[in-house]
Amino acid sequence: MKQRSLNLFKKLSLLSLLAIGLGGSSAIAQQTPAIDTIPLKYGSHRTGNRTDSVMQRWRSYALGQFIHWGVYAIPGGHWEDKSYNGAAEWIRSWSGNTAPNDWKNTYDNLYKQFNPTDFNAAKWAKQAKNMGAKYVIFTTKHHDGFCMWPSKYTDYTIKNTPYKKDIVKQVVDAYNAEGVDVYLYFSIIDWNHKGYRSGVPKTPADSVAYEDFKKFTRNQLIELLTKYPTAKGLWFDGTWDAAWVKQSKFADDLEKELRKLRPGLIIGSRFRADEYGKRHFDSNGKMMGDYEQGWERKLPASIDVVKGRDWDCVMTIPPNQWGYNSDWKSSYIKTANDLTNMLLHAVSMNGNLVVNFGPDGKGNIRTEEGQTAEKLGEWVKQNSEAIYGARYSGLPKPEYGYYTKKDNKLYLTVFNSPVNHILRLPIPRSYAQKPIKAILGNQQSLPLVVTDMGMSGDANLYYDITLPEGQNLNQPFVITIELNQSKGEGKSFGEAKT
Ligand code: FHN
Repeated sequence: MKQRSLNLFKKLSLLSLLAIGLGGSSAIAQQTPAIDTIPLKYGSHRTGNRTDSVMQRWRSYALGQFIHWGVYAIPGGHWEDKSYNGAAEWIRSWSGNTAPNDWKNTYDNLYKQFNPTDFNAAKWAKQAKNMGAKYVIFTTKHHDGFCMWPSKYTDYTIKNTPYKKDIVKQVVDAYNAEGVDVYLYFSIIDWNHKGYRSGVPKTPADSVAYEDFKKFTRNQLIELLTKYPTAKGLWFDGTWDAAWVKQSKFADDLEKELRKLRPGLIIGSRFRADEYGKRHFDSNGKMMGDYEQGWERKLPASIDVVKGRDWDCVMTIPPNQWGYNSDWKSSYIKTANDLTNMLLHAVSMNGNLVVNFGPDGKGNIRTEEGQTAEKLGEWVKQNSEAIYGARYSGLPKPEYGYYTKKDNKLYLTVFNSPVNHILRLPIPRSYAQKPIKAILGNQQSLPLVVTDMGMSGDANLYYDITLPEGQNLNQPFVITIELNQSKGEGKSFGEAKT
């Protein structure tokens, strides 16, 4: 029986691969077929992607903003004359002889200085909107356990800082006012809670403490959803600890409870593990969550990898700094063009790109980040058609950049232009639609000719698009290719018999 299931599974997988190869306009790799070989209580409870309107909206975002902000913004990766050699938001875990004396104690008292008098949620929200972000993921609590909202379950919150005011509320209200959806980042790791354990509790006392931590976690999550009813989802992090991975029943029950409390709530694949400790994908290979949440600072090499699943990629501007780090001189900082490239990469494979910002301890988004956001936004605004609501084209990735597609329009975003200024696009003969017109920018029509390469057994037709003299190649640009329905192009002429 098991062997038969496996064979069927193989056949289904082959069919889905063929579907990609055939490349019809709507063909995408299919999700793992619904064959559960391992009985699971706490695995995935769903097959395929969600189809409701909240998730459809998520799918159309294309671009998001991530904000990592907390007490760690005060040291900004440095203390006294010492530099922490890790991600700035992890600075509390600084130890060894490079760390300042009594560092943890110093850090745990930093909240007493947290007074971001420059914080202006409306300004941030406008900046995000101008960048083209349709959603924001905001750190309500990172691994240090500091709460940016006045949680009634701990004293380690914004309420007990000189600033006092609820930051999460200001973010939610301001972003919502700009029409930007809000997702609440929440770390399961909490270095401030006495009951928190990273390893599986070994002693009865540890177990009691950890049970208390679980209650606390549940309370805080319910509190967040209750206090901020417009938040569309929870973005979980710090769920890799052995102690949490063991909590399959608790986490599954909690997820169900949260979803019941907020119908439509979006939760990614990072929240819980199944009873065998499998995270993101259960022991039957099915995704546990509404979208794949493992694309951190990386992008899938091809559409086949994501197998038709929803996914987002969260990306830092410096190499691996999420919270504010005052030193940006020592590393490569991604440019607006780098991020545009990643955005098109994501959208061309049906994913969203979320760009991270790390405001400083006073509440300012650093100038460099602001400038990058502005440049990215200008480009996105001019080329919005190629991005929002556009999806995977069903075509192989072009060597010049990326295709995205909406109805009868294929968008080619060019990042690499050929030296002869002729973009030659191999379109499989089997592709259901054919290019009939090429337009640069809003209206400049470009010459489009079909070229017979005379290659024996060639599965492609070649469409040559000539770029105008003087085309600015320092910036990516979009060519809109209008498509019509195929009349069923035959084989190439003079096919050799081999
Ligand atoms: O440890 C965190 C890190 O600080 C940051 O918050 C990122 C964002 O996705 N998540 C964790 C690492 O995976």
